[in-house]
Amino acid sequence: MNNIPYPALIPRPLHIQRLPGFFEITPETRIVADPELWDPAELLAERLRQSTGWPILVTSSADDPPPGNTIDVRRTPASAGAEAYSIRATEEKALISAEGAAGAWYGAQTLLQLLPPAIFCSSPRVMDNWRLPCVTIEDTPRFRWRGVMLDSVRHFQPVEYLRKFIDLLSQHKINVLHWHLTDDQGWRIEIKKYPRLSDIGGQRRETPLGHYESKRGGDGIPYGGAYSQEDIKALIAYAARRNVSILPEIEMPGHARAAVAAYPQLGVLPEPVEVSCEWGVHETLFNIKPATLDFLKEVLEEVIALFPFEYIHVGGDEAVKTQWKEDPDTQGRMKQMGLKDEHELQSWFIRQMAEFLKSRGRKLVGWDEILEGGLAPGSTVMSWRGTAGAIAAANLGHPAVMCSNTALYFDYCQSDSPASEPLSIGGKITLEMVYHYEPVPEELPAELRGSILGVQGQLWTEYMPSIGRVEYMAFPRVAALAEVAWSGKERPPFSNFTERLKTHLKRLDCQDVRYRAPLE
Ligand code: TNX
Repeated sequence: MNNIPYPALIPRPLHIQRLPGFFEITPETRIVADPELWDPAELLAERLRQSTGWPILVTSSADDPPPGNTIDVRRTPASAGAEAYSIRATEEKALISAEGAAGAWYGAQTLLQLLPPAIFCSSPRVMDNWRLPCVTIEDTPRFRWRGVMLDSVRHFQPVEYLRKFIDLLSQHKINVLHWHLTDDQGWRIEIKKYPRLSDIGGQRRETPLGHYESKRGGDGIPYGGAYSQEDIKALIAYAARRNVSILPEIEMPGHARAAVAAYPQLGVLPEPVEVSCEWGVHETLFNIKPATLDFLKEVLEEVIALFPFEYIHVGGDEAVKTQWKEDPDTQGRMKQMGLKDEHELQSWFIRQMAEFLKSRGRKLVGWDEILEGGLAPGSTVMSWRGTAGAIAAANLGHPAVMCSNTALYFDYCQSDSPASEPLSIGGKITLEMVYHYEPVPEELPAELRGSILGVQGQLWTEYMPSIGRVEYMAFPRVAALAEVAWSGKERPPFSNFTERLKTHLKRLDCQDVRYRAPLE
């Protein structure tokens, strides 16, 4: 009965039991779906059609049962949560049940992983059989926030690629794509009211060569790009069908150089600046004039109209305060408002945005610097500098997402020998370190643990000029992240994961993912 290897599922499900026999997909196999689950059923059928070359029709559960074997996609109203699902596969029938589309989508993803890896190929393969082991699976995620951040500023990925990236994330049961859209080196989202943001702010004169510490200058090649609102709308819809929410990030008050280059009146200093052609932390800040805050709210208004996710990210990180400190106008207004220092001023700034977002029914997310000078009501903290930010947020009754730069920065080098790796920012975060990461800080008292919404991996792209490089840095670390984010706290030894990973990498091969092959 166990003559096939233990199903190589990533992330591992909560409960799985192997039953005797196999369920075989044939040219006659039908998918029978409840009307509410039509979308995930149809997406499952599309994937099966591509690799098997068979018609795989989807029919409604209201119709007469079709002849032959079926994959049923059924609603079970009282399930363990919106993302939970169960699978029961016998020799006659495979049944995916879930409360709604999200759970059914994940059930379909697991079902695909029970099949041979070639099921992920985009053109028909000839196989002796397309069969999956009979099993029962009960599954539900550990965390509700399972994110990956992609920086589309330092380097820009075409929107067609983002669809593939979303496919890959959703196969790993990742449900948030945090999209870093503005920074010193570019503004990548079309804002209708302020077209210069992407027209001027979306272009830079050149891109740095080599590591930023090497100070080798630039490549002399103009670089740019921005996503149109039409592209963004289509991408959001594409992601939503795959249970991925897109979190847009509009940086403020720092990382503002591209915006200030486009509209100099937003800056603190009178001298014009250009879109930055260097990596690293910059000093350009937005000024605190009412007109600038209004400008940013108008930008957010368009962002809100585009993105349906309940959260909006306003950055808040690495805002060096020198310009505010040295500017008499800023200092005058700060005193007038009774603010003690520039940290309180940043906190005031972010609070204006939090109130605005709240008035539009949205929640603010910021990097952990938004704690400095007082946290805005209703905000969520992304804890990137270790766990301190998350603990402080939780103690103040705020939610946090763990983004730690000791385990979840996928721009860091993946081995001990940077010389044998492509150029990266440095540091070291191996696959094993990601796998062993525990998101809930030990110091957190039991009653505050619920504040940890989940985890997120970061892909800052200074050193990822191509999508091949993005994939090399992302995979297979995203597979380990998926296991941390979705599967239970008690995890099997790393060797169990790497064993499953061997099969999983074949799935990625079928999709031409240029991952970093783990060394034996
Ligand atoms: C810090 S982490 C940044 C980014 C850089 C990254 C490089 C954070 C909130 N800001 O601007 O790209 O380091 O690792």
